[in-house]
Amino acid sequence: MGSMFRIAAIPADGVGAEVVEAGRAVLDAVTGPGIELSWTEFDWGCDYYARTGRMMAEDGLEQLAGFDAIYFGAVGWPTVPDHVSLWGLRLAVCQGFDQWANIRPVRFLPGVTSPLRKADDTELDWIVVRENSEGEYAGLGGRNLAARGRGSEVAVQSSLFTESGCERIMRFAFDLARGRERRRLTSVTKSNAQQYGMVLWDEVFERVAADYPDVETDSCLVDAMAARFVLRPEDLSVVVASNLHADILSDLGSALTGSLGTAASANLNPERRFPSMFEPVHGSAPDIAGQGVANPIGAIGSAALMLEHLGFPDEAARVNRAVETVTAAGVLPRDLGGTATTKDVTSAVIDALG
Ligand code: GGG
Repeated sequence: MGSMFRIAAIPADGVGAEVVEAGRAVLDAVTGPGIELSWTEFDWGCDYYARTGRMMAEDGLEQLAGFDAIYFGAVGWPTVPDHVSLWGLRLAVCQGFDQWANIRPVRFLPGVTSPLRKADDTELDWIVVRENSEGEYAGLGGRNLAARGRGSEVAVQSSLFTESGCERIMRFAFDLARGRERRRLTSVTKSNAQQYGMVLWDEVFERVAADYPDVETDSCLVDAMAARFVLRPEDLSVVVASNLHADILSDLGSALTGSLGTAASANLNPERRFPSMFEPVHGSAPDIAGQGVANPIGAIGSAALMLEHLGFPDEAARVNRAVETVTAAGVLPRDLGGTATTKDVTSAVIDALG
């Protein structure tokens, strides 16, 4: 008897529907009688908001709680303010299910060049670990709306860094670094300028590092790290950073690999008390939505991360190898300089699964 997993699909907005369809097709092709995925699709997102005034059902988290994983597309559409759509759906799920670790591999694919990188970059790969529950995304602050329209309004947006939140993401990142060929963890802050939360981060990093003498460490300010990603990424292996810094750095990393469209991610609740969520890093791309030209590689890579999480590393590796075969053969979507449609790339990946 095989294993059965209940997966919630939330395509949400824009190209989300196209890339989730692509990822599901690859997952259905790579799984078989031994691993059965039972899908339930949710129509939440900005269209749902237009109908109901909410980005997801009021009892959305309860509806999702019994699933083994969530496969997500992208959130955001010009009809809804971005902070409303993001907090109403993606962040509601991440925070509601305590998905405190977000991993975002930076992966160079054969056959894909970027103006900033060299031909032999497929030797490079590193993982950005994003603290996904607090920091700059704690949602703390306010505005004195009484002053609105008078030119004197004030807004405060606070970051929250807790010792326990810092420690758990660092231990997670150290464990990840320990399992890699290059055992190195680089911590990123802006602790020279942000003298409270980020100094606490640095202190916790130093304390936790003492428990991992086999992992090399270094610390880097986020501005210097942005330059290092571009100019000298060779010695990176795992990079741990706060919610905002890691979000920005992982976008930069994926742009270096050719396009944001190739970047995969996993929002994990490592304790497995709640379902984890897998999604491409890219957003809903309203400029190309519905045209069938979205790059599905980030969504397919996220499907591979989901397989790994469910306990199927061999199937995940098959998916990643198939993507490499396809890009090496020059079957590239528009954002990577090719002419292949979303469906062309997806079919080619399925064929390459072997
Ligand atoms: N699939 C990822 C996605 O939809 N991202 C939308 C977005 O704006 N995210 C901002 C963030 O996660 O910080």
